[in-house]
Amino acid sequence: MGDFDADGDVDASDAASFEGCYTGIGGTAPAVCGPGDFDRDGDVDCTDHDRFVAAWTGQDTPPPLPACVIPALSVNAASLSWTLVEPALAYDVVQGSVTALREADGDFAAAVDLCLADDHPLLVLEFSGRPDAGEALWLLVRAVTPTGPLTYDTLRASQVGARDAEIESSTQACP
Ligand SMILES: [Ca+2]
Ligand SMILES: [Ca+2]
Ligand SMILES: [Ca+2]
Repeated sequence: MGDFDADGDVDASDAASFEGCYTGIGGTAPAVCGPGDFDRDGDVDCTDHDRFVAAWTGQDTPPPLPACVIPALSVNAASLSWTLVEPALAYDVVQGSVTALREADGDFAAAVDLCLADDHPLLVLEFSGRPDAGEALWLLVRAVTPTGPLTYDTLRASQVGARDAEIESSTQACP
């Protein structure tokens, strides 16, 4: 898998083909894109791209696929930080309650507590929030590009359901 040009490797020329075949979740890739549909569910999406990267045999590192790059959030004692997404100008960070999310059967609309940062221009944010005893909080970050905000989703098949519309429907969410 991943060897689009059937020359025995998975390298930069294959990466170009992969990018041309990218359909996103639930898309329908043409037969010629079969080498990119690692999980054989008909689309060529970010889950497939993770597997493509794992199959890489080229000498250079595999180029990122822009459609699959999401900010990876880290939580430290006094701050939050996340990884760069290009061409993001800024980031929105939302906080919510895991308890509320659980009670709402995973509906984020009922579980957003506040917008921690709206259109924040940096990759780090002061954060001292602590959940109450017996509670847990969730934090999500999305990139904001010149054409608008991207997604709170992971874009990977391991995620159940979609978050963006639910989060945006909350009056507490980031504008
Ligand atoms: Ca190849
Ligand atoms: Ca697939
Ligand atoms: Ca915003």
